[in-house]
Amino acid sequence: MSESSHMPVSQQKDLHLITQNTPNGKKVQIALEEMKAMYGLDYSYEVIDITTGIQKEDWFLCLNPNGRIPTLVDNKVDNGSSEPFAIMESGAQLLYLAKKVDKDDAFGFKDDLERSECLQWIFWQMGGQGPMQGQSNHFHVYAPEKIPYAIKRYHDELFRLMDVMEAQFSGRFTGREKDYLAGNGRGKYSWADMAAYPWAIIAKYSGLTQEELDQMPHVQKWIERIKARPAVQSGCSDKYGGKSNPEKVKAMFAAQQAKH
Ligand SMILES: N[C@@H](CCC(=O)N[C@@H](CS)C(=O)NCC(=O)O)C(=O)O
Repeated sequence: MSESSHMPVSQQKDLHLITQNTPNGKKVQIALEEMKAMYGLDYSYEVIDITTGIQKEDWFLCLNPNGRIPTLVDNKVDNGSSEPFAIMESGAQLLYLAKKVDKDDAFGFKDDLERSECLQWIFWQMGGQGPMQGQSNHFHVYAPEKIPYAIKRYHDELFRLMDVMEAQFSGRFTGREKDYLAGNGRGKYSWADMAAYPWAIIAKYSGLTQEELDQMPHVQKWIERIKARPAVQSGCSDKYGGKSNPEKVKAMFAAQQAKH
């Protein structure tokens, strides 16, 4: 297989991110920007174009066996080894940054129960919101044939998952309104919000109607609250690449389909 040129990871900053400006990429872009704003973290990044299939090349698979962005590389591991350490899966990357950089738990929790709540929402995001909304996106926007059963199934699941957040923020079942997903009282902006936000902002693109979104006023307010953060704006900005071209994404899925 021919290999595209890419930045040699071991020659980059201590923390190096390989990414593209997609919802999963944005989670870690936001996290690194927050770490920079809070702790002065210096990191490097490379934007790749997944529509070219570069994420299935050997050099990338060596870092991330799952062949998907984002990939985080730590060139200065805490045990003193000179080997770069690569981390796949955006949720694991957030938790790695939490341990390595956020020593004061500015975005995490010292209390075990609050910490558990934060982890619950990260797992919910990684196992539910991300994959299910990804499928809704796929069948709503990218699939070459419109399959009503698949479109409805994933649309309904996306609506349900967004409504899970609406219930959490509105206190529908607990009687306690919250500003953020995890934490006592009204909650605290945390790793869980960084994980869920980049997907929540594209719910309309993924298939929800404006009428459906209007039924979730607390989610909308939470989105506005997070969008106001400078680190979130930088983490979602064009410095991590512009919007992907839907036609090229469709072609990528078609090529992946043809291989199997
Ligand atoms: N669970 C993974 C999902 C990563 C993922 O699906 N990344 C997409 C972009 S958002 C990707 O790289 N797609 C390219 C491909 O499917 O080959 C994570 O959270 O890191």
